[in-house]
Amino acid sequence: MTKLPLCFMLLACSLFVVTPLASAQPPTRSGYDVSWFDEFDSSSLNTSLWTAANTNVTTNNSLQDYLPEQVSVTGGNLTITSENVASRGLPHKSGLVTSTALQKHGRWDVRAKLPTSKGMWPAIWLLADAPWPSQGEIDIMENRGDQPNLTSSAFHYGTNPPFEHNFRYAEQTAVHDGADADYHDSFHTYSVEWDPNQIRFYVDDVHHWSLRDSDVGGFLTNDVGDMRLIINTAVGGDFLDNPDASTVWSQKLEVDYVHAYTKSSTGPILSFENGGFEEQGGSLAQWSKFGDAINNVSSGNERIELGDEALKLFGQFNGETNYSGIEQGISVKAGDELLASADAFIASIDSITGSGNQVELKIDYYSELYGQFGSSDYISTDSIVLADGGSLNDSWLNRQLSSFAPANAVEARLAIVFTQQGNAGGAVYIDNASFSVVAVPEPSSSVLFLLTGIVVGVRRKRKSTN
Ligand SMILES: [Ca+2]
Ligand SMILES: [Ca+2]
Repeated sequence: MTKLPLCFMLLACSLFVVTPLASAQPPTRSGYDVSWFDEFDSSSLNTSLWTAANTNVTTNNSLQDYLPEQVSVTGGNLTITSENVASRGLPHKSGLVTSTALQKHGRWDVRAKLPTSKGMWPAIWLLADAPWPSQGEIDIMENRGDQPNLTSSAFHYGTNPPFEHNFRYAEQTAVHDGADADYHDSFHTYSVEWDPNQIRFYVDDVHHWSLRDSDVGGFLTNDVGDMRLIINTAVGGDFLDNPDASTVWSQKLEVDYVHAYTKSSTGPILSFENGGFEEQGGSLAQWSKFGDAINNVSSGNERIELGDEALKLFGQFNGETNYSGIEQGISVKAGDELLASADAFIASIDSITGSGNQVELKIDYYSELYGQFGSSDYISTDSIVLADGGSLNDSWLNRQLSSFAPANAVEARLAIVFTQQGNAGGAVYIDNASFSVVAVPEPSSSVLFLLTGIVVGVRRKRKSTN
């Protein structure tokens, strides 16, 4: 979102009549404790949790006067309304809320439906109480009103004084059943997990980007501050085109809930989920996507082995050898035996036969949870080919990979990787993936008795030979 004069937002807070919150159950998430949450079940903004901005001081050349009257809570949602009505020297009215809670590290989930049409700039972000950008800014989600199918995430950092601004960002799209996800016409969940040394960004529980301390010169460990959550719709400004005659007024940013967590003392234990790609109505939830440059990593119903959904992979068509796919980690310890399995299907009408393209099933081991491939956290890889140019077409093919976790391993990450050679064509569908530590059966009492008997027998034998 970039900078905003927080002093104005805090000093100019509105006084709403607070009605008691409905007794919503706190959310739960494995490995995390709830720090605060708002289901927006009341009839007004809970001012113990939120401050509504009241300022016509703009940043980024945006065109809105932020007014508390543009923020409402009704029907289970927080609603920020943007209008084509001049106010205090600016052409539009809109709204912005800031959490009263300051927090460093944890997880935030925000389920929201974004405003549409040219000039709308909805944002869900975290900002430190410090001269911008000296303690950082985490943009969980930003969108442009004329781009319904694309959201972005960013990290802003630098010094002040002297003023220096740097940033990193990533864009994401998603395809399901051949159609682009539309972030304007339905609710989607935007999340961030902020650890001391990295920040992970999610849309609908699909991990699409990690920012690491090494990407920002150690800023995450050395400079970043406690942050407040901000939700707003800016109108126009440097990030996008200003509204014009095509813009439809008024517009609403609706937020169903905000869930904020701190990491529990034990932290998360990673477990494998959504191997059939059915979760969350058929998304890649729980998986990390990589190399999805042209929506070449998607879920859908074209070819299915089980359930309603499968994964579809093809290349990025950038003329070079490129890698695309998904990955998901589980917690392990050294010596664990792991078994990975997945089924692949190549349709003869869009085959990779003879092309040099292939899909591999890999297990990458790391000495740190969420470690980086190729860094000192990365230990080793085991892999098999799931499908290649010599594979049978028009049949589901099962492949299994057995592996043992090496010394120092804490995470084993299953990766399904499509390698495209040049612009070679063809797609591969994947379904029914599984990944787990093979259970070592506890010896039953009869087995124990038998073992004891053998040992005793061996000892007796030895004695008898003396
Ligand atoms: Ca709600
Ligand atoms: Ca399936």
